Amino acid sequence: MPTKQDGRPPKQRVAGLRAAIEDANYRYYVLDDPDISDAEYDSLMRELEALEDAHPELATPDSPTRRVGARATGGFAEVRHAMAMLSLSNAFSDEEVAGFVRRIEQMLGLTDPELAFSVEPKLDGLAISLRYEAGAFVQGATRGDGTVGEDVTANLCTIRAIPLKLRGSHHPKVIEVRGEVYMPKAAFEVFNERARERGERTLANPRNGAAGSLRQLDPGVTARRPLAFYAYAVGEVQGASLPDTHSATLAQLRRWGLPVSPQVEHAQGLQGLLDYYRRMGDQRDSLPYEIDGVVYKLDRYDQQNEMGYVSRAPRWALAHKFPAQERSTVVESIEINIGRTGAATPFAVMQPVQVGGVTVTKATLHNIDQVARLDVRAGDTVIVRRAGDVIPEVVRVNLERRPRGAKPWHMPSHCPVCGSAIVREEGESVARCTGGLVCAAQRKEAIVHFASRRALDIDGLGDRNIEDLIAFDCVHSIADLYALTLDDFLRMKRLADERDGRTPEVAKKGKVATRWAEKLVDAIEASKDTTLERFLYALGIPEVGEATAKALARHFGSLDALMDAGEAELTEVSDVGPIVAGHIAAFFAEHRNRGAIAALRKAGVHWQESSARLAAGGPLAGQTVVLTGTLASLGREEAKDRLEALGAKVAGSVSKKTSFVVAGEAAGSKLDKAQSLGVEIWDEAKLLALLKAHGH
Ligand code: 9MJ
Repeated sequence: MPTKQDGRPPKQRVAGLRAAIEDANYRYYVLDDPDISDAEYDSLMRELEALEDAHPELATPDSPTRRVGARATGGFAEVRHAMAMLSLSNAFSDEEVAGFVRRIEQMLGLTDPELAFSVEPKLDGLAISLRYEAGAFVQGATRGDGTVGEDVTANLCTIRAIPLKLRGSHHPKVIEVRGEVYMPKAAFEVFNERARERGERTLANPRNGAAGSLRQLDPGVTARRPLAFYAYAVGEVQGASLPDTHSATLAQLRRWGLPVSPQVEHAQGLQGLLDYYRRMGDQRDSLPYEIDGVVYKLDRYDQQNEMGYVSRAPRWALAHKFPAQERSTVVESIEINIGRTGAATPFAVMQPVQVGGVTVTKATLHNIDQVARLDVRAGDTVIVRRAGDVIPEVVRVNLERRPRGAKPWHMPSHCPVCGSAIVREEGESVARCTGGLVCAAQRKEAIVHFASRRALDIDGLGDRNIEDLIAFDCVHSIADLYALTLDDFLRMKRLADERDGRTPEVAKKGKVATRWAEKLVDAIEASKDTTLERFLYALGIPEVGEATAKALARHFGSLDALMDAGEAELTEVSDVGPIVAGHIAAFFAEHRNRGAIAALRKAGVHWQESSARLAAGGPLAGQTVVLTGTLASLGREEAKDRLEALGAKVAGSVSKKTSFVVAGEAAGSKLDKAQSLGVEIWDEAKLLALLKAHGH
């Protein structure tokens, strides 16, 4: 692998990086044998991006950097497939499979054990066709109606499993590779977990995840979806002849760098097919991707050609589907679960039912909108689905069996864990418990965040220690941290060692353990001296990151002023929109959070309040200021914040009431108006001098 230090000319370095990145993709997606870490991969990618930025003449359409997503389009163009994309006939029973094999035997005049099949998992994603010309990916399309699909080339380019250039040599002049775009189960779970944390829409299942992602008009969105691809057929081929069996063709595709499912096998005769079906059924839940059955294909192309087609489906292939993993049961109640970040997720508690070999008693209802969409109520008979490892979900309600008097469900107004209010901000799909500082469901995350480096920065108090402090009942709330003594830490350490079967360090090396505990006690003590912006950030109010905490601290100057501000006043702060203002107001409206803050202050956590909330008594109180033109050293919003912190009102237009205008570069009509009205005009230097004089 080339390293950053090599002093080769950029052109060679770019080529080396591209080869290394495509090689990493190949090893990951095709060979399933990665040899570099994600971090190394990212580092190669960043270096390539930087080089292409610095040397635009070296950028090429097939560079791996192009996978991040081109510009959004207004719609998808139509693509006529050179060869129709086929559908498959389905079978649901062994008898139907036997009929399939018998027909082939009769038409070919052969007997069963002689028939060789390629047997494949039936992927549950979205079928697509990839066109390669002279080894380069030129166009990708969805199946559509089989004859005409949609051009989703830009979206497909973002999928790393799809090679932009074929590997090896002797590529056909043209080859269309068919296969399935899918979302691996683990990636689906991670994607949804993140979406839930951020209050964004979750994907209903991996299949919808794949299909919905490919139909995004903005390839940037597709690029953020964790999609993968397996090839399972070819369409048009020009300028080369392929091997004479389907399985040898798949092997060739693999050598060209196209991923093929490792579960593809050979099978002989009916018994071979049914054995494969059973084995895949058993493995289904542990496979990393979703399948809804298996596919049997006659392996020899000459035999396929002899069999031909009925309507759009080949007579030489069959999809043998697994029975649906859906069952009917009755909802006993609808409850909510409070996640680590306070998100309230409704779920149905149901009479136990076997789905896909597992007893299910709970099924997620995702969020309030989903409950409303399904209109699910306690007492309802519902269909539950379990798809692989995915959490069981309620698919639909059988309205005919709804008992009389079943009442629509409403999100509870208070958290079942801590009793704080549950609030849903307008425009968000997630409702949250507002007891961020006091809710046991959120306790660990709240303390980890509070102690983190950019918050109160309690050195050494990491995830593990906090988990143990909670497990051994040493802390119930954040303020409890400040009451911890040396002995508490030593006791916690001893208990944790015992639990984990370690020789207690306290006994073994008493001094080491004591020093560790002393350091922690010192770090906690040192954290008491902080700043308002760090403290605000440390509170973990949803959507309040460092930048917002800083803007709030600057705008309000003191915590009390902020706590008393209404939503309207909050939105005056740059960086704070209605949703964030709603979160802040809800957080401080919860008296338990106020109690936790009071306890922290009582424990000695303090900060310098910026010469107080200056708005009322500040040096610019009562003055109206207008900003115009570009200020060289300050952003417009920042200048506004700082002026407001000194008590000024910052207005958008000049009038007789304007106290003074601050004019930057290229000031226009506002400056002219100020001059004509005789309003005082300041330059940037004067503004900076004033801010400096007041510590802003
Ligand atoms: C899926 N969905 O996994 C085919 N498929 O072949 C496999 N689909 C197919 N093959 C010809 N493995 C048409 C469709």
